[in-house]
Amino acid sequence: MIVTRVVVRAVEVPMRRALGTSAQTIRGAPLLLLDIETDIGVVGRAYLFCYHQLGRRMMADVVRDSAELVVGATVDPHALGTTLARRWRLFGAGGGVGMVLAGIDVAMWDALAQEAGQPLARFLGGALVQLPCYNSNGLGLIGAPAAAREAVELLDEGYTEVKLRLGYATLAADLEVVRAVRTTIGEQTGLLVDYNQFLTRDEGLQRCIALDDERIRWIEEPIAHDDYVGTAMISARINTPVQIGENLAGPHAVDAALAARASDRLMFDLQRIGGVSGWLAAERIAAHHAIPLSSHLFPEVSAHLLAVSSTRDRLEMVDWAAPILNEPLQVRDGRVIASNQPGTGVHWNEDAVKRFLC
Ligand code: SMN
Ligand code: MG
Repeated sequence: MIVTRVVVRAVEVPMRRALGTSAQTIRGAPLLLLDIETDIGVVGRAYLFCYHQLGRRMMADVVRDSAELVVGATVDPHALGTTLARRWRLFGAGGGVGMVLAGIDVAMWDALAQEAGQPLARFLGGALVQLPCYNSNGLGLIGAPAAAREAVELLDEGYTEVKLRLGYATLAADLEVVRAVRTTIGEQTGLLVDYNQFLTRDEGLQRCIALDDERIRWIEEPIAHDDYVGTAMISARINTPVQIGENLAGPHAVDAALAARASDRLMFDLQRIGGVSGWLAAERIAAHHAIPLSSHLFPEVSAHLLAVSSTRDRLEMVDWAAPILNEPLQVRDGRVIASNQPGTGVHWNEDAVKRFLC
């Protein structure tokens, strides 16, 4: 199967609920849609989440440049991944470049699984299993009353767990919001929190100790994501699991984080971990250390990859790409299952794509 064309399209998909994190507020999903066309008619697809409009413009250029090496090549994620990494070695194959290479990798795996007529999870030797997931839409830094209201709305969409963003000006304000949400959702409902790296080491320790009695199921990225020593210190001091991983760029970073005992859990982001290939390599490391593994964004493909991850924990459910997909994932009773279509199951709803092109 030979690549005949790479098509990249930019869309801005309005989000039903804005995501106000301690770092940035996101109101629309800045996506790039990749189509890798082949000589046998199979089209491999993937979307990239670009965080910023500027990121999207830069990443689109990286796709176009990389396409020069991809067109005419055999669909072979390993070989093409090596070629592309070499192309970008001097500039640096991390950051936005790494995300693009991951997207190309995902689209190629989609094409291979389609060629084999199997859903990706089966193609990788696994089964389509029900995965626990939490509603990660919304619940930004919106204050106690709005957060309590929104948490109920999010649970009513068919979930048993939600994730609340923290990083208010003071610990007291963080606690006020956590307690308001807890009072509203009850003791049995799962509550996860995410600081998006907002705190210094000292504040991180202080706030995480203060949150330790709030029955939170994990505290995510309390401090700088690559301060593994600091995160390890916090982890060792509290009973609540500490979660990091959405910023781990590939298996080496996973190795380094685990060597430092940085966290009790990991969550992989498909486009930072290196696509399907990067996930599979990194998953083996997490499994070796018996670390529960969750996903970050990209629920459609992550559902396949968690299904073949032996220490799988939870899937992060965001509906940001749902408006442009033919068959968005369906969540029932806090569980979700990957698409049973050949490939990843990502197919564009072309009418919607047209509306959101930019
Ligand atoms: C997040 C996701 C996407 C963009 C910004 C922040 C957040 C999460 O860290 O884990 O959902
Ligand atoms: Mg996070």
